[in-house]
Amino acid sequence: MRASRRLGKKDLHVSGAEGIYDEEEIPEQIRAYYLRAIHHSRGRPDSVIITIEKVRERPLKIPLLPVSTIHCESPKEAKEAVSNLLIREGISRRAVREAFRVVRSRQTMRGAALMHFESGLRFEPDRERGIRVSRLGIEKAEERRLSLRLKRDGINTARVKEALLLASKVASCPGIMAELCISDDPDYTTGYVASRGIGYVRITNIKAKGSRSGGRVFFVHGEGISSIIEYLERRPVIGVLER
Ligand code: WAQ
Ligand code: MG
Repeated sequence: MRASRRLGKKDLHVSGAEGIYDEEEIPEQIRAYYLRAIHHSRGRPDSVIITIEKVRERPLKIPLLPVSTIHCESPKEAKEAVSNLLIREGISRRAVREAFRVVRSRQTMRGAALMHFESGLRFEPDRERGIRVSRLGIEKAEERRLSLRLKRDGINTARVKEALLLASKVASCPGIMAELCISDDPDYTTGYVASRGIGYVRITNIKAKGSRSGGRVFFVHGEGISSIIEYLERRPVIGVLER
């Protein structure tokens, strides 16, 4: 689903979402995506596009990352925590600085930036759109187990589940070292840093309440960019919990 609003000549991104579903679920999912698009904290869209495609490949099973939370008091403290985690994962200070420039920009993208881990240079072919991770799902029974686990920490929401699934797909992609994410929704101030090594690390107060900025950055080694994009945008994956 992709919802946007026209402002002059520009299409402002309002919200987007994607999933893999059984055919019987499609009517209810279309309704859910539609309702979600029109009741969004970024405002009311004047265009909602829902695309349905048959998945022909057998989805790849990928492990869901383990979840943890770092409680920060302010965006300044959060930036410090994020920097420490990313530097520990081998990302340069310069790339971290560039990444914050992307996710704190008022010009939000629909997708993610692909950034070199050292130089901070960017590889995504379309800078306004970015790379859009798609074709990701979770089986019903598995989702129930995930819900139970998240409930223990009081974070069993659709938002957390979707972000965890997306981060797990990104982390499973060869050539990607780590991800930084901040929501572009003005009322949602928890973001995360993720990688196979550190898992899915939630960071509270990563931005000020009311801010419309946000975004995602995937840090890459710099080789095989076209296979990375193909994997993220096209390869069907299903998340599974580690036992
Ligand atoms: N692929 C690539 N980038 C995306 C995608 C996608 N499928 N969906 C969103 N983005 C980018 C885009 O630039 C958005 O502006 C930005 O990410 C934020 O998207 O554990 O809600 O959907 O408490 O607003 C994370 C923390 C919440 C959840 C993330 O992101 C938790 C969130 P949003
Ligand atoms: Mg959003």
